[in-house]
Amino acid sequence: MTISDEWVEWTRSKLKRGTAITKIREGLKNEGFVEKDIKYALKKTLAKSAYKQNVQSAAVKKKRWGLDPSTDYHSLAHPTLTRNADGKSVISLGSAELQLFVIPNFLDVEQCNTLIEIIRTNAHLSRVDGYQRLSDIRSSRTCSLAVHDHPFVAEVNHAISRTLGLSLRWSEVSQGQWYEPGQQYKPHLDYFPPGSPEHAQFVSAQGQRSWTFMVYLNKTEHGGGTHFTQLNKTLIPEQGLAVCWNNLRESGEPNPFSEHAGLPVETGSKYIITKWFRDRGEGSPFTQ
Ligand SMILES: O=C(O)CCC(=O)C(=O)O
Repeated sequence: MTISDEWVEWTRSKLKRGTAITKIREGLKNEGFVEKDIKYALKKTLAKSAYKQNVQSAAVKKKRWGLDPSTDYHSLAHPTLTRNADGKSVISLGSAELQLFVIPNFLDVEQCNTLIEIIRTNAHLSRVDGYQRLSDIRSSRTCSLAVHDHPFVAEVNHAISRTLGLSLRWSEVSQGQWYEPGQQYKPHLDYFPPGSPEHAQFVSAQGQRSWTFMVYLNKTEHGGGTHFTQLNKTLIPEQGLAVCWNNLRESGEPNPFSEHAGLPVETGSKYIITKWFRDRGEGSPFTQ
């Protein structure tokens, strides 16, 4: 597809009215234009220096936030799941601050019970920061759900990947968590804060964390909700309910509104699985 003068004019009029460049890009993309056409229209309409400044400032920001220069963060913020939020199977609870979705009955009772068994058999005390150190931030038991140990987990991983629309090759090994009364995961961010030792250690290997996909495997008797501290929103565990949020903004900037906590379990047990996606991986990040 080659962009016509009419669409170049459309771009010019949007710019004149002060529409953000990301919005203009989105509009053109929705019309079916590819990156080459979009760049052409922007180059034609932005004054040369402004175009350069725009491109440069995006690159400078990516560097400051420790982002991958080749990743398209805008597309990464809009995988299949975000486009399928129909209010029934996928429900958006998000706002301008955070992309947040829930999917009731994402896993059935049998799948949840099988995963609980796997977690109970394999769990050990939780560590944070890539399992390097024990921490009082997280007092649950953890288990890594490596697929070669549990072929059933491969099915679940594929269901997560298909539903979210992001490739497993852009994700970490899934983890299971088991909380007993009094155990919790205190407020934290899933992304590696730019400038932190974790950022230096993990981002160079597999990139920054983007989406978190978590599933409650049981209905906790009392306590154990997931609390989004900056939104003052608490989700209550329901068996099979999936919760999914983007830890990055559309620009790729780590989003502090994603801070959350696993509240202390009061009675009963709580089991969850979590898969974290990254901003770098092999092949295309998208499944479709
Ligand atoms: O247990 C929860 O509800 C939250 C778990 C969590 O914060 C995490 O795995 O990053």
